[in-house]
Amino acid sequence: MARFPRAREMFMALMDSTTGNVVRDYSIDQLREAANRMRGYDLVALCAAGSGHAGGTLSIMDITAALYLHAANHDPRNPSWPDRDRIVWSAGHKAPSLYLGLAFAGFCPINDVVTLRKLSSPYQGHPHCLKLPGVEVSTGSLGQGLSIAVGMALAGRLDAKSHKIFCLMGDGEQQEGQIWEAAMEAGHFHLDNIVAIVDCNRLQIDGWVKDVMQVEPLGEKYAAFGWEVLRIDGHDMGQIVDALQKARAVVGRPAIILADTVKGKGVSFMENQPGWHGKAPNREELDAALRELGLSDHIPVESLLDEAKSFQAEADRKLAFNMPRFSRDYWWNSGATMQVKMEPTRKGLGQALAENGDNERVVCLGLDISGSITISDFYAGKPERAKRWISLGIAEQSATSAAAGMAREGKLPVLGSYATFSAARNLDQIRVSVCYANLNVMIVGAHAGVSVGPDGATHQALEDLFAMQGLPNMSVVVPCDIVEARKATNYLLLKHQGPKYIRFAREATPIVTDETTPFVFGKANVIRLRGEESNFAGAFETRLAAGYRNESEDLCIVAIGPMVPEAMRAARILKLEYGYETRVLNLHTLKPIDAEALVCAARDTGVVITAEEHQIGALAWRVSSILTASPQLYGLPLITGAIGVKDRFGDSGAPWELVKELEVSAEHIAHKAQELMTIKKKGVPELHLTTA
Ligand SMILES: Cc1ncc(C[n+]2csc(CCOP(=O)(O)OP(=O)(O)O)c2C)c(N)n1
Repeated sequence: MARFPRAREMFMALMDSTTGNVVRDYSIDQLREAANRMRGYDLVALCAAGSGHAGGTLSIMDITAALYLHAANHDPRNPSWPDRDRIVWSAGHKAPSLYLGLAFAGFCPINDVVTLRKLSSPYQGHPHCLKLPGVEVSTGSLGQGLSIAVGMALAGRLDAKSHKIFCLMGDGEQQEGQIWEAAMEAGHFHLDNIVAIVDCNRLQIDGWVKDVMQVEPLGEKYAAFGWEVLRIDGHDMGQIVDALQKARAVVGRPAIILADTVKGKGVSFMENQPGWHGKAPNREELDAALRELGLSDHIPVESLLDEAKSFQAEADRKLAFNMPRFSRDYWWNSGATMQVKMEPTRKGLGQALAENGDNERVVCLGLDISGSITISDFYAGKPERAKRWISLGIAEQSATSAAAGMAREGKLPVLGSYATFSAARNLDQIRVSVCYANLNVMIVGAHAGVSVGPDGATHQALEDLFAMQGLPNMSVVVPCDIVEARKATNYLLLKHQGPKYIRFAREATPIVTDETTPFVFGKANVIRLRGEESNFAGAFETRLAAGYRNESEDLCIVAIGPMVPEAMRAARILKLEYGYETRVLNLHTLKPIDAEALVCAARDTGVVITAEEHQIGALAWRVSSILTASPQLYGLPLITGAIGVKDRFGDSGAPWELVKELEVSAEHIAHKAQELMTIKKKGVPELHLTTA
């Protein structure tokens, strides 16, 4: 029977910040052994999470062990010790390695890492410095860490400190232009308190780095910026320890260690496989991997998975407790009738690009997230289109201006990534290169909103629509399902002139439209519940708002994107619970907005609730500004409410958990509607204002 040591007994503090004494140091063999165990715990945590990045966490683990257990001067009992070395984890998706480095060093219990990516866990999908002591900075948007390190190094110099700033990056990440700005700054300022490390595993999401966008020769590039360059085998513990020591001793210039590694190192079926970039092992794969690592009897897998389950059970309990309650369960597909099919909306983009890809003007740009956002469907099985598929790597800002250049030459470029990278990181490029010149560039904001789930707040675009709709010349469409996404892409790509932004979620969401449902750019649809059906979508009638005749409904819900199906479900709750009739307005085109449909709905119902899977305001404030400025509504009573994210960041968690946690479900809409309907019927409760 294997005996499993308790985390805190086995690994102790490395330095005592009060005396400056080393409390524990590791031999090369012990570091190797620790790295191997960290690989095992990493895979258990990924398996328990059901998502995460196996490949890049395994490739960096030897360096992680050397850094956290040997090279860095830090005291786990005093994580904010001012003289500690800082470790900036720029490659945020490799977060589990960082967590295990911290845990093995004694900053947190090793077992707790198994709560990775679960709702409210300190072990977020990408590191968050406000949730876990020892995490220096919040990362996840690639390419920012080295600049943070430059800032820390400059601050350290101003304060006459001697600690070092280590910065861990990926080789694909080197495609981000910001890194080269930071590299120049560190060289210019002779920041010898920086030690950068690049995990050169030669792979990124879309394939080999050299094919996606060559970054080598990295050594010559950093050397040209004035850096001391060391190149090592990133799995040879002796070389790692030696390089960290040498880099630390460099005077007068920053140092960088280029570590040649193998993505998926240690697990034969993961090694050098691009498919394991963003994938977690299932239970069978976990067992096979642990056998290969020689850890089957050395890691308490069952009890770790049990810990993960009970953490999840507690999260479930809290979520259920906080949900608005009704006389029965109305959640998706919870009953025998009103069943709905779900598909990811993003697939509609891929379908439309595949359909229209023969048009020689269409050019699709790859930003290293091509398969999952479906933009690569453009050339799938069509080798003749391959020349119009241009990979620009992880370089959203440059790609945006490059797209502007193509559009200026008559092409119809399409570029996309996580919405927060394709419509926020590159905002000034969108503003000046694209919008100011009114160019035909299509920007795809994929994986937007909360439904990107366990990746956590860094990847959940909840602010993109503020900027996109605020830009002159920009058109904005937020389709409600896969079918509407296809129609919208078809329209925007070939028929629409000027800059355009299309936004959708990652998760499978209900299909509530079909081929016959109207889609007219700039014109809202009215959706009305007509009864109960076996098929949810079939229970509703949809018409163009312009052709709809007032049925004097009790209230109106104005929704965009994935909130349209939620609004429809809310309409059903309101009908069955309270007998209210609801007009749902699908405002798929947020800009130009269908003001007439909004004004009619407000005039006809007197109650308007907006529903957006975004920070409250992109829709709510836009709608409010139209309603309050419409002379047709002057003097008429109007009650409004807004459903959306309430000025907070998201969290890691399952997509549908986050819909509940961030209060953007049908239940939340219905609850708000009920509140407003009470006011409509009884009037505003008397306000008791106290004056000082
Ligand atoms: C700014 C930004 N763009 C895109 C992504 C999505 N993304 C996450 S990991 C990754 C590939 C990173 O490749 P690399 O740096 O080589 O890491 P590794 O292969 O070692 O995991 C991408 C594109 C991101 N996190 N940040």
